[in-house]
Amino acid sequence: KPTPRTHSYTKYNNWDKVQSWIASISSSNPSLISKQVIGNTYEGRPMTVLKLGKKSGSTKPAIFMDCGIHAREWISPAFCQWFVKEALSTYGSDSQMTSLLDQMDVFVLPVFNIDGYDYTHKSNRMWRKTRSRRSGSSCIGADPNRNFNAGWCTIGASSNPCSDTFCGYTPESEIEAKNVADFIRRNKSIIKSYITIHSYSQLLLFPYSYTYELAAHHSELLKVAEGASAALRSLYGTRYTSGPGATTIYPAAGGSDDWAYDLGVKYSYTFELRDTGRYGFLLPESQIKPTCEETMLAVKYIAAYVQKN
Ligand code: ING
Ligand code: ZN
Repeated sequence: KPTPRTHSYTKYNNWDKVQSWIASISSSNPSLISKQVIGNTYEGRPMTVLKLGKKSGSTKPAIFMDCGIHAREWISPAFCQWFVKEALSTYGSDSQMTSLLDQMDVFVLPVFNIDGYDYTHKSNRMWRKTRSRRSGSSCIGADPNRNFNAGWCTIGASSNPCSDTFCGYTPESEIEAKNVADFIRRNKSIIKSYITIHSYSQLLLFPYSYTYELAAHHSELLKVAEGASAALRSLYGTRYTSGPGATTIYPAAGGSDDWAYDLGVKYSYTFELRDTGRYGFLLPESQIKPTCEETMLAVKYIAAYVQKN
């Protein structure tokens, strides 16, 4: 029973709906999913990671994927929900998904910045940051994708708490970033790939964003990104550009992909999903299905590559 009857994968579900979905999808599929709370958000909501994979006697290598680092990028959590549904419904019929989940585990964090996501549904649709408060400033939140310890706050980030790209008071000052970083550090020996889903711009980025220096594995990261983009494009012709963050979008320090890469997670990628600006963050619900379908092909391409390497 892969899909709770009442859940819609072609709508932008609010946090309450995503939370009940997390509970029901995991309890309905105990042989392929387990869940674990990696900590709470600033406002006290549980951050639950779903582990997808066939149970095995030995420790399996893994991929970690998060969605919803930025509150207003609603297509991103929609993709994580879609990915989990597809993994469950195609396991046993799709040979690639079957072999992936037999040999590897995929950790999925459906919403990283839950407090911010909830705030975009209730108060301000264009909110980006977390919702943390500190005495000394009346401005709320920091940019979780500037809060990781990778060239922290040196470029493309602001030390002004009122800025949308505020890097935070220290690296991992945001509890959500710390919870994810702690989880990845704890599982560092098994996590081979880190994938983070953002929108918008149709890009497939990899390290570095905090420096113009090329990553040690630049050619391989580019080759895999180009393969994934070609797979994505094969479905509806959607064009993606691949490259290092610094030159492909803009230089920005403190990003999660750069941090994971420097920790030793080689296949570290940031997706910027549809579109290129016509709707931007307000991507219509009619585009959830095609966007998720094409993105599945790219994520599966990366996963298959990681699996054989
Ligand atoms: N874009 C990313 C951002 O955080 C990015 C781009 C990727 C920056 C990787 C740093 C590292 O600004 C969006 N749309 O959030
Ligand atoms: Zn983003």
